[in-house]
Amino acid sequence: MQLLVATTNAHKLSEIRSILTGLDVNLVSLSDFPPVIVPDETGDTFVANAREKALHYAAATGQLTLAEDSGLEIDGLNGEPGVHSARFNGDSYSERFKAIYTRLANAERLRCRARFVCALVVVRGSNILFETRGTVEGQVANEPSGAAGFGYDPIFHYPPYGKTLAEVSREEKTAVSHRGKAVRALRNYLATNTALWET
Ligand code: ITT
Repeated sequence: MQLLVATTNAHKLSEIRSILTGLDVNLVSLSDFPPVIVPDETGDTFVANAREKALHYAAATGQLTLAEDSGLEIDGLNGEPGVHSARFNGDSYSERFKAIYTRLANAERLRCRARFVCALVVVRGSNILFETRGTVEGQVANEPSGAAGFGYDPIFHYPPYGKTLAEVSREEKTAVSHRGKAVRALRNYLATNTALWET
């Protein structure tokens, strides 16, 4: 039972691994295979991009493959950065945060609603075997805070914790996060659909 977690993002990989811990599955990553060209991600939805990545890496490696596409939707910015989260406004997250606050301050929309979204897809060959979507609702924080997590976590205020997702442990984050929800749905699916493993 081998599953390729196909992501170039080491933070995603470690969160996904931690949620799948204990499952009777041998998790492998892209570093276990010869280099694969990174797909373009041309879709305009998270699920379209997740499918594109999963099909691409499954074809390149021949493995049962999990891929996910995720990002932050900010209501006051009409859903931006959305599917462009990884490449939004500048090369560093501090530049991205600055751009977001400038635009939100202009519109007096600080503390506006936002959500992280994760679309997760599992593929064997050219067949999509499983798809799910996880979200977590929150607000844009008044200012960036915290050093844990990655990406936009420092500006994502999660009201039930009264903190950003960069101010909590990985376990606290994945207990409520978009990725935590999506990967736990996959975990349940893998645990109850053992036929998936028959080639
Ligand atoms: P792969 O495509 O190789 O998986 P990537 O980082 O390019 O890696 P995406 O295209 O799905 O992945 O972009 C996801 C971006 O969304 C990520 O780089 C962050 O900027 C943001 N993001 C997603 N999940 C996040 C999280 O849990 N915390 C903070 N930011 C997150």
